[in-house]
Amino acid sequence: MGKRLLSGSDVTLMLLFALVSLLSAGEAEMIREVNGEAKSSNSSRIDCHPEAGSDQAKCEARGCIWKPSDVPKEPLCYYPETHGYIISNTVEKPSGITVDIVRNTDFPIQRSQSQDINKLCVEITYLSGQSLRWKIFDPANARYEVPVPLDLPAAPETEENNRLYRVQIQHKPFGIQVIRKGSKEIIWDSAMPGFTFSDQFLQISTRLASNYIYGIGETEHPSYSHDLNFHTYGLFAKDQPPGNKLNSYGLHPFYMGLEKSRNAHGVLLLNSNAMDVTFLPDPALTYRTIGGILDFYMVMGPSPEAVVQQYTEMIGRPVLPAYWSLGFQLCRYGYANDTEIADLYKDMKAAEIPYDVQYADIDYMERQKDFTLDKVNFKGLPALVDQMRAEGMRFIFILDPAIAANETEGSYPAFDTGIEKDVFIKWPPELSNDIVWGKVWPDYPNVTVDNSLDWDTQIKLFRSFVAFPDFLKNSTAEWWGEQIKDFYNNVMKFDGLWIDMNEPANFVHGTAGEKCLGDQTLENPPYMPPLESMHRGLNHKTICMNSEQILADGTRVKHYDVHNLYGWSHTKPTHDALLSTTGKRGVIITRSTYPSSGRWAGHWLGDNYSSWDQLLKSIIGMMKFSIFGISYTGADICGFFNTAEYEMCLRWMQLGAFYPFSRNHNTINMPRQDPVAWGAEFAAVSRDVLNIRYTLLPYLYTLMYEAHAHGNTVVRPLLHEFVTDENTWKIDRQFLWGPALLITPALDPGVTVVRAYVPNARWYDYHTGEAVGVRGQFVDMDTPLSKINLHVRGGHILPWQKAENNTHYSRQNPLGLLVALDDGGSAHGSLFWDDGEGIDTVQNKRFLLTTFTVSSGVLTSAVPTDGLAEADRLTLGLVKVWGVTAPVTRVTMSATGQPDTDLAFTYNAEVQKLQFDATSQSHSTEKPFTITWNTA
Ligand code: MIG
Repeated sequence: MGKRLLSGSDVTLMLLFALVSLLSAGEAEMIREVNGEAKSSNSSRIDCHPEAGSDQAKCEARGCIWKPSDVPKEPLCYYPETHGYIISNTVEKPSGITVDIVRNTDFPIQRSQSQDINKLCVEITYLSGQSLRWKIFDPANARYEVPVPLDLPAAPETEENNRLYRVQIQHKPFGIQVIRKGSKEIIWDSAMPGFTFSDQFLQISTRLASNYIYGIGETEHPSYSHDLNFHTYGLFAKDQPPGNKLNSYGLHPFYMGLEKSRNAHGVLLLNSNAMDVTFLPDPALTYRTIGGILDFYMVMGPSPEAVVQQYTEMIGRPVLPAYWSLGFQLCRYGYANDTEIADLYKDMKAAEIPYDVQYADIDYMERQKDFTLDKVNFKGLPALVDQMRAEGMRFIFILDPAIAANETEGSYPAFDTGIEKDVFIKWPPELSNDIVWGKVWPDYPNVTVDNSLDWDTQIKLFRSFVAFPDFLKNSTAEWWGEQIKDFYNNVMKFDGLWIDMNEPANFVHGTAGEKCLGDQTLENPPYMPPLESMHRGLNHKTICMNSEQILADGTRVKHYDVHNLYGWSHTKPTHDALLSTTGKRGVIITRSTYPSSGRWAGHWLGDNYSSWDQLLKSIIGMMKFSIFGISYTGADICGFFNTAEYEMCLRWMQLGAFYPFSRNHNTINMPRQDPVAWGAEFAAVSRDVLNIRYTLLPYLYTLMYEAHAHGNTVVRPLLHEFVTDENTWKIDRQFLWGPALLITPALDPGVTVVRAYVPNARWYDYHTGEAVGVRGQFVDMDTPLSKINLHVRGGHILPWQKAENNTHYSRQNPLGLLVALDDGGSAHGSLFWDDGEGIDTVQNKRFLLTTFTVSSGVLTSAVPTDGLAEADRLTLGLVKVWGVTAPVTRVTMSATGQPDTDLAFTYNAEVQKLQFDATSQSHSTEKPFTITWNTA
């Protein structure tokens, strides 16, 4: 039918199209029945009065229906079936469909302060065979659109047969349906009442293809798979520690949905305003946003991994961090002086606990001012940094965006040059030429803070003013880069940067002046999403929404629209400055993120509590950031706030050893919680588990490369590997590293056994090399205090190296291989290796990619990319083969230009383990080799 449509005139097209639309309503019903969920399309109630204080009169004034319900939590006030917009014109082209729609004026305007726009344009574009976009906007007046660039295909996919989907338009109410051709499932269906498009309230709902939805952030919830029983999440970047259903540091309006056919798709709403998302049991979801336009992007997978690959192809692939950043890291807020850090380093070395990175938090600064050094307490820090770096360690410093403004003694170059270059956020010029002053750190110079006063009074009396750089401006990025470079050259060396408080956080609400200037509907919009402290306005703990920011092209925008991009805009300039200053790629971690932040930085999950429930929450958080395209993530190990407890911290060290970003960090005035703070037993457990991490770093690094090059996930939910097994759809107490390492931490106090899932494959116990007897089942795994359960999947080869105190040394060890055979005696794997910190090594092919294959007792390697400098080469070392069923009689190795040689080996018949060491051959891994084992 699509083919015929394309050749007709526009008029014929429209007639045919109307027919298609009529037919498709019936087809939609049929599909739902086929899938065993007969449902009339109006059974689900969309809340017509999400604001508090709904009653019958208010409801009916909106033209909505007020009716009690037997269903708990179902809204009492809901939209009638035909509420919304109606099609006035449709034009179908090979590249997509354009639809003009008009508001159904049978229904009154919903919010008098935000008048509905009567005529809208809908542009549907077939971006590629696997992706499409639908953009709904006001054709008469340009509105704010998100300035984050996406990488979209150069030309749309105009050949219908090449598309995995087709699109149907519903007339009344207007709605878009996206159908996966292969399974005939409707995976997006916005033909639901309640569609609204006004200046400060935009709402759209869709039915979902199944009850399994993942993503939408940054917000905390109890399980990775969303509970669809009427839960609403307010989303707005805020200096708000993770708490159940609270909006937190970043914004990610992206979800991945599973379909009954076990396919997966992903949907991004490219909108950066404050918003909320409600999940409904239909299953359905409603988006409400308070500005911008509705600009949706869908990727069709069909596998969960393909969804993330396609999504990151659009928003940008995750950064490849320096190798050393995969090492263990220590930090705390409140180190008293450099001696405390030096002692910690000494104790860690003495305890032989692997560790690569030491941090200094805002304590190192003079009165918490960026780019300064406290010359009293941290006088010795630059020398300590040099000494530690000489021993292969690395240093990361924190930077906050806000710049202190009231320095009386001498100049403060960061502020002075910022003023010269006009980098700070100001009011719109119609209202004032002044900077929008806030307060964060520091205190005024030469004051004594009266700590008996409450926090807000202390801030008012003792804190100096700060200005917030507008990182959307090009000149700001330049200025920021210069500050970073000067700090490196004149104060201290560093290897990475940690950017905090970039929501942006402010300790006064809106402004240090009396109140926010200008339009108050920006501070307290007609519809307020359910946000933390929503009654105190959007500027609570941040700057005024009416502050003005300037895009790179000079366009003036309101902070109201770009608030959620503040951290995003802070990230690339910091990344670029790090690279140009150090000449290495290092690593950046940032607190506030938006889609595409992963191109430049990783993310820690923020100020968590030292409590048991945070262990599970950290797994959920990491899995979410995995699908948001940010692979370098982890939570503060042992928790940030309050006092950690021994057993919890120990279990957290075991779990945290498998965070891609593995850092123990806590807040000021807390007891120490680092691995050498708890005695010998704790240190030993930490050493053991970090030794495992370090042993597997070549595998982890290869996964980071796969993420960077192809968009695969590193921390991988089980459902990404075993999507045909519905048992995996809800699992969040276990996770994978890539396809092959299953991590099953203990997450509860006092346990010695964990109930865990063994997905349907052959698995080996990492600690013993023994094959697991069951598959596709829940089992009890022993987990004494000293042990975290780890399993290696048959069919995979993991590259490894012997652990050392830090990666500078471990990187020099020979390359080991862990071969875990599948049921048929086969396995495959790969190694990505570069110098560990060069800029653009992937782009410039300055790396080694080796693939390994085992089949019928023969291990062969191949080298698709051989671009490694000689100094970075690795020799082949110890090879462990698990699952060798018959006794081995001989092992021989051959490589081009070398005579075949016998390798000494051991074979353990009981556990079916074969082991041989190629170290004596001095075989460099960029040259292919073959190793054969003969069995009796
Ligand atoms: O409100 O720099 O999330 O990791 O230690 C405190 C001090 C500001 C918040 C960060 C935290 C960091 C702390 N910062």
